Amino acid sequence: MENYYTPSALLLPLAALSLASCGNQKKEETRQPNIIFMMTDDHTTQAMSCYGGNLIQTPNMDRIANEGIRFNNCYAVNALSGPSRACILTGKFSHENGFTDNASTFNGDQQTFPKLLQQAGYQTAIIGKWHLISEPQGFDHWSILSGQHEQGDYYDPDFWENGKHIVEKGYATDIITDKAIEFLEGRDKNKPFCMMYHQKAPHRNWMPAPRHLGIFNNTTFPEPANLFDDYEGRGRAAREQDMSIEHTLTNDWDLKLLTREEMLKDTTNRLYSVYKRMPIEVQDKWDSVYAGRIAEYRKGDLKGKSLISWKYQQYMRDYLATVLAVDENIGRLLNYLEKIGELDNTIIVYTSDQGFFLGEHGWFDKRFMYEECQRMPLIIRYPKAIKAGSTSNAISMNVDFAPTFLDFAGIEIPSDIQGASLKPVLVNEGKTPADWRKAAYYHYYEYPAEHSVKRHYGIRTQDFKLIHFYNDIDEWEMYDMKADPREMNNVFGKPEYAEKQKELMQLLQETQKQYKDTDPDEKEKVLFKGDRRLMKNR
Ligand SMILES: [Ca+2]
Repeated sequence: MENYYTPSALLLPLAALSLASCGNQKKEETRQPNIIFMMTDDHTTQAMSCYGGNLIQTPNMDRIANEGIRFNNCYAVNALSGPSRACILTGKFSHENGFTDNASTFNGDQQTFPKLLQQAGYQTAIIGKWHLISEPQGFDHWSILSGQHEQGDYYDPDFWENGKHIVEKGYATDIITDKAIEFLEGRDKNKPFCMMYHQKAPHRNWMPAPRHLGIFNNTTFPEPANLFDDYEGRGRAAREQDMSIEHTLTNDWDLKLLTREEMLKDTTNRLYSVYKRMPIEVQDKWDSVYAGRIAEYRKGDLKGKSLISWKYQQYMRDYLATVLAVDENIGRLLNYLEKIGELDNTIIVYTSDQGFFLGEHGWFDKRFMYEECQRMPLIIRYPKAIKAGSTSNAISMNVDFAPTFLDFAGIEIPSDIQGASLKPVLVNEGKTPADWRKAAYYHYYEYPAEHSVKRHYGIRTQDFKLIHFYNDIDEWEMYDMKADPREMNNVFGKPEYAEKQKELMQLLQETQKQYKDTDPDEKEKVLFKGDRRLMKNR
């Protein structure tokens, strides 16, 4: 409101004032909405109370959902950081935008939604995680995490800000919010804005804010029913991955089982590289919090399943503690918008670049087209178009975000954008329009690589999932999501599913044709850039 009812208007003669008010009213009605696109890294719906998760309370995220809409079936089309971000920016699948895996560099010369918004008069900014290697384009202001190959640091993080390298003091989640508020403070109030507010948290190695260190030390989190999955009933892909809590989670980097003295004896240790960034008083707190964990582990009586359970608890304690700061900072940002009178003029989206395994199938990490990581959180608040408390089962994908923003901004959606605007769903209380898509498409490329998740593509419909693993394997999987929501029982090839299988194979082909991924197995040999087994730190 303050944009349009400035104090100078009060000095105008009455007639002029009423004319001005009339014009202002019109301007208000036709004004393009602001957009705040909040995205975290590796946050998953199991760790959000508005999705019914039983691990943690997320009151500020819940506020967005309660005052807006929650999508139950939003899917990443390639569940990995860089690729997902490229899909979001372009509204196109990986094989079209060229960023197939985390060894890629984003071709920033291509069309993106921030560029289109900027051309249409929006003030654009990106703050926080970028992870696309090339310099951001289409932003009036950018300030991105630059340490650790753009993964960024939790403590005293490095930023690359409008072309300059700077180091900030403090905790990344808080700093990114400070920077977001600073941008909003200094913005041109005559223009709508689009701000991409991207947190590093809760990405590995899950380092909580100083105020949250040890906060869950006395909490025991419920274990997922398939924490001790033996992969019976699945194929090689599930068995041959390298992302298990049992084997892959490391004692130092992930579980933080090193004392200060041990780190100082081997300062090349990766944990030390992030520990040393903390101020001494935080290091002291860290030491006291993790001393108990280290002692417990070193008693040596944890074996087999009890060791897996124990590791799971430590993983949850750290991961969920980083989510606390994310939620608090979302609250700060919402309160700030309320204070400046822009809350209801702003489309507020909260999502994460993909979901994550929190012990399901015995795993952490992502990449697989299995539900916990393929599914993204998606909650949106915009009271001018969205009924409070609505939910949607419409099959949606991260390539839909770009056309949705363009649609709300009144910009024509370019025909080469592959996603669909979610506006018809949003303005219709979440109901799925009759002509809506039947399946989400997925294609993962990064193999051979860290975590050894085989290349695969497939579709997710309301009730089923069909997956083809390829490259050094040729295996199909199909899941009946209603009967088997945890994806424990591959029904591909089972006679009772023959009819459904035929239907899904047909739908997969049609979907690939529609999205121009018509020769996925072959094309990838050209697209993939080689063996990434040595690439760490994603
Ligand atoms: Ca991620």
